Amino acid sequence: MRKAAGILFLILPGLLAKSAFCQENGAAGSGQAPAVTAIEPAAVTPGFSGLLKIRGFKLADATAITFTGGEEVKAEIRERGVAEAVAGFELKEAGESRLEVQVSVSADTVPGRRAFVITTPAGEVRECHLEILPAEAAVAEKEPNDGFPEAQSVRPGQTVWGGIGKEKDVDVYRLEGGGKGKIILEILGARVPSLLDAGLLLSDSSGALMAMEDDGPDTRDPKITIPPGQKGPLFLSVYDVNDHGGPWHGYQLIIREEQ
Ligand SMILES: [Ca+2]
Ligand SMILES: [Ca+2]
Repeated sequence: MRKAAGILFLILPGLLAKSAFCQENGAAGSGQAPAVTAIEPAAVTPGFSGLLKIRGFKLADATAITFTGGEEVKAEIRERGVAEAVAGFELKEAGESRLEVQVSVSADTVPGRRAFVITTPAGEVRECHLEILPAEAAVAEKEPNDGFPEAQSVRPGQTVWGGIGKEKDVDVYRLEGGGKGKIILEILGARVPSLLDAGLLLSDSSGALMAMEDDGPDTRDPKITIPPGQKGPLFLSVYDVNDHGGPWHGYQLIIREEQ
């Protein structure tokens, strides 16, 4: 949702119970209970070993992060503390604290969503997920991709994971048209969660606008459907509707064809 200048999210103190859920940021943002507002990267693949950065409320004293479902994902807190300011956000929206977690995903794990729980002295954060994408379908966003000439080619069946890395950044993707089925382009950003409030623009090869979406019915993540047989190439632009960007603005772009 595009914000009117100076108008912040409606915040209702005391609305959240002591145990908060991991959810779209803004909904989590009372600061009364521990909560997660952003996870970076927005997805990983089997065999991933590296840092998962988590931002939110009351995470600076977290004592543990535990993935459910056995030994396939190992996680250990490496750093915790105060989170840096984010341009365009107040800390009561973006979260004042952060965690850095060393995560190792076994190479033979079955892709899918893995739930994790963060334990803090102020309560638990539940229902957070790390998305493990199948390696053959996962595509990392590649900069520069800010215009049609540099657009990154993608196709149905793929999921791109990337981020709006700076203010006014735009990520442009190129699709060949002509599918037998409709092609659905869906952002998973705010729902990762991430600070991104994504917008999508779909243009034809002449640059003419075909579709524009900001939010879904109950999410800030947009979705566009391309009718069957649409002539290509088509260009999809992903951006933040408030022109924000930075290291906490990750997303997945899911591209699928349906008959
Ligand atoms: Ca870009
Ligand atoms: Ca949006």
